[in-house]
Amino acid sequence: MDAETRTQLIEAVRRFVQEKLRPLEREVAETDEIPAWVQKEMGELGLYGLSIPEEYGGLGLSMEAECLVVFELGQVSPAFRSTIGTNVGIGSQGLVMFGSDAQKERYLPQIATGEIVTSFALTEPEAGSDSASVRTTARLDAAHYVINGTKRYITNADRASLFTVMARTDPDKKGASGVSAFLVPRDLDGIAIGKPEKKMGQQGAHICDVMFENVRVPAENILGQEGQGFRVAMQVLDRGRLHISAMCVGVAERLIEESVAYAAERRQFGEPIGNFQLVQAMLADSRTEAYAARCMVLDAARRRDAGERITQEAACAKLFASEMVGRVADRAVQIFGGAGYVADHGIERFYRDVRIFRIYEGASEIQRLVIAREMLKQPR
Ligand code: COS
Repeated sequence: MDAETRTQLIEAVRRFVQEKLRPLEREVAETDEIPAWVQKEMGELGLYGLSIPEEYGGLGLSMEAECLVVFELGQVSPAFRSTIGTNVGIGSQGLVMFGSDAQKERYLPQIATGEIVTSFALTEPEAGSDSASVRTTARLDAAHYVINGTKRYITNADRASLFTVMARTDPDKKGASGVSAFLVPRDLDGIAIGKPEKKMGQQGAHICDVMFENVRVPAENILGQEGQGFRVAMQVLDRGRLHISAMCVGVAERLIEESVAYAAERRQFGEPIGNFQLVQAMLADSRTEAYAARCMVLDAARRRDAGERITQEAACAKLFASEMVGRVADRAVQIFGGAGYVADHGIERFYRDVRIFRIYEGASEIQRLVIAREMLKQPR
């Protein structure tokens, strides 16, 4: 995409977010649903296909351009981004990176338009941070794999028509090397979806259990080779972690904008609270950290676009950005004071919404582990 079209896209997303999504924040939080017309307009803007190659009907954005778009999507309740999040990230990128031509032709065009919503089914009741220990099995039976097991906290599962499922094909191999990845259409017999969980934040973004009972998946639906599934998942997550980091930056910038406006308007002791140096210090710390995270995200994205392996940089960005937005949200509540704690201003909602950024797509503890392992592997 040329620079001018990219600028126009970012402008269009900015207008859509500010004019159409922002006024809906409270309604979505209360109803726990994103209206159907929003999903439709997101499709018309091309948002489901940001990262899908142009030859398959997507916008084919570079990682840097995707992050610039995500900075805009982060300016509003993060549940909105979740609507398109799996199609852009963890639900499609295994297919983009490891799919055969036939698999890509079959699924990617509809993923790009949002006709197919995708989900990434890795986590299980007993396999969260230790994702190599998945217990879901896929047994080869002639021309099919038969999948059995339960996946947990699967984003968009209730809307999905295509799952990327990580399952153990070799029961004798305990760790990562026994795991394979499969494209599993929702309409196969034996798939049941649980009720959306009641969560601390991000109402409107649904996560559910997914149960597979003797689900017969055509053997050609394997993604990559047998035993490659964990590697597929990790490479999908390297990219996904950067996308989430960009979200953290966007949300932080929104909260800083709100904090500055409130500090200018709210008067105490006869003057705006923004005149007080202790309030100024909070604003300055938030701005500094958000700027640092923005720079990290863009640097890591450019490196990925240049073909570098960014496992370490994505983990650094995810660790810093997710912790940063937690501190920014905490300061925003403090600056708003009592008004930050009551629901009307929406600040407490963001405070709850951002908590998951430190947990999903790899908890902060996992990011630290990944960073240190990479450092010890290739001392710089
Ligand atoms: N890119 C490519 N390959 C990778 C990789 C990456 N980023 N990370 C790991 N691998 C490969 C390793 O090279 C190794 O291959 P070999 O056996 O051929 O050497 C294999 O995968 C296993 O890796 P490792 O030994 O590091 O696996 P561990 O079980 O120790 O797990 C962690 C590593 C903890 C980092 C991993 O399980 C993880 O990221 N957990 C968090 C999962 C997560 O983010 N869950 C969120 C749910 S999805 S929303």
